[in-house]
Amino acid sequence: MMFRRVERMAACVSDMKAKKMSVKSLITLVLIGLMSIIDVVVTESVTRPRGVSLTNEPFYRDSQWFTCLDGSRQIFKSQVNDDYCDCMDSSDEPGTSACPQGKFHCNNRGFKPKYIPSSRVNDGICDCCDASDEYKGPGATQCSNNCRELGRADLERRQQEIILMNQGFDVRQEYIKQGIEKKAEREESLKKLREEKEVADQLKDEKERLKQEAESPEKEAKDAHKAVWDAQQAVLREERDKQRANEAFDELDADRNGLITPDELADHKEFDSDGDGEVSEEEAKVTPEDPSPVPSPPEDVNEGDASEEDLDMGDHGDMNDEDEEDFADEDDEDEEFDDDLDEGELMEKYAKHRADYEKKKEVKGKGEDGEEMPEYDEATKKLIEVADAAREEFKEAEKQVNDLKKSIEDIEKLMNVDLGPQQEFEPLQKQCYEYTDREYTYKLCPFDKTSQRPKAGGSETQLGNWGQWEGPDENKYSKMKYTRGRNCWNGPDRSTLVILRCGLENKLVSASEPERCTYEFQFETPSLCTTKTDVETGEIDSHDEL
Ligand code: MAN
Repeated sequence: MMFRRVERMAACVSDMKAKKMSVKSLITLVLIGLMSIIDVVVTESVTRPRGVSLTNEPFYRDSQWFTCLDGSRQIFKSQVNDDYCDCMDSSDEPGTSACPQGKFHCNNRGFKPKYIPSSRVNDGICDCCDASDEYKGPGATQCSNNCRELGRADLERRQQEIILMNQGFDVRQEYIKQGIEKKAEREESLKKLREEKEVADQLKDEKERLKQEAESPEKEAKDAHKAVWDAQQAVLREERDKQRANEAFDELDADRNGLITPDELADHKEFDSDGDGEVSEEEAKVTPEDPSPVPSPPEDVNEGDASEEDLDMGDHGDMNDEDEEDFADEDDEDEEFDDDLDEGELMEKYAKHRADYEKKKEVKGKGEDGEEMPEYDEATKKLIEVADAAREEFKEAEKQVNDLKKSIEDIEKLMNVDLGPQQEFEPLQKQCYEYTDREYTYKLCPFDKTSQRPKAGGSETQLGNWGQWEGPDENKYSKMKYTRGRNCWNGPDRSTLVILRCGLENKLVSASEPERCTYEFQFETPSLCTTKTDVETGEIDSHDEL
């Protein structure tokens, strides 16, 4: 009988070889076969009590006595599997449900042996594929041995896995090729860009020197032009101030006698410096030579019969249309000049507005009388033209240097990433992969970041930025860590651990959050298919220890 089985196994092995099966499958089959042989040898020469594993069989070999496996007690051999629990560790009832903590061993020949709780023995439910747990009661007739079918299906599944792994291995070889090429390409580009930058740096220095050379005479000429303009403006300003003071004085000096009396000032509360509601004689001591407390009235007001309506600041005096547009917005913010204001308040407000206007006019480069500074003379214009051209050229040279610098930095950044000892992870760089569960779409952009986006809509939450490879020393490239993601409310910064395994395609296969704001992704990639099994010889013919 034993020989018949060995022959059958040999036939099966040669059949597998013919079908180009892998070494793992062969080993599995050989093991299954060997177990069958041993099983046969043991079952046929020694009686193994029901529910006992091959490993434990020697403890049940004595024909007279049995010692509980914990050594606590010795009983008659006949008490083993007598449906009464004698040992504290349940070891005397491996094949019945008598002991509450007992374990029943399914041999499951042709598939995987396993233990089940002995309470499942003869409960009418088939737990062991060889039906050994159901030998009494309804299960005994209902359960049948389907271990061989299961074994075959399992073998096929594993065969399929190996085929995929082999294909993945081929893709990986392609990745390595691409990665190495890309690395060389980047090194070459970097070299070129650095050389170009050196030239560009020199050009920029030269252009800067030329710019400075052109700007120096330009500045001199512009300064000289402005100095003349400033001097003219200073004279104009002085005249204007004098005129304003006189006009303001004239307006207060109602009887034109050259003196402003308290009566004339009584309505001008702005002179009530002590705030007692009266303008005293002392407070009213103002002469044309010392008109400081009197604000300058608007020019328009003095020209002809100015009424309060003329002071409506909707009209900006001598502003041209453009000026009015410029200041229109601010009018909205200004407190309106309403008719109830007395003249003093009106004057005060006008003076303030006027001062603001003058200030803005100054900013706009206009002079006292609203005129623009006169054009530069032809020689200065020429110098400006030359300097403008030099500035433009410098700007261009500077931009070129900055662009090159940026390109160099970008490549350096990419090259600083550890893409595996053979650059096999290179094709993953600059790619993103998504996985959607009930609530979120998770995204992995290898060597960049991980994120999460609610399916119901809403913004993306960063779950981490590329940190480092995090696998154990012997398999460093099996895990990636992404850290410093968006801070978790009342918790840590979000982070993601990505667990990688061999797969025919790059695929994010799952995402979970085992701890609040700590995420775990499972990612399949050919980059990790490091072994190839020779289908002809059944040997592993390539293995990359990462
Ligand atoms: C969001 C998501 C979740 C996370 C909570 C923490 O809802 O990022 O994954 O658990 O914030 O408050």
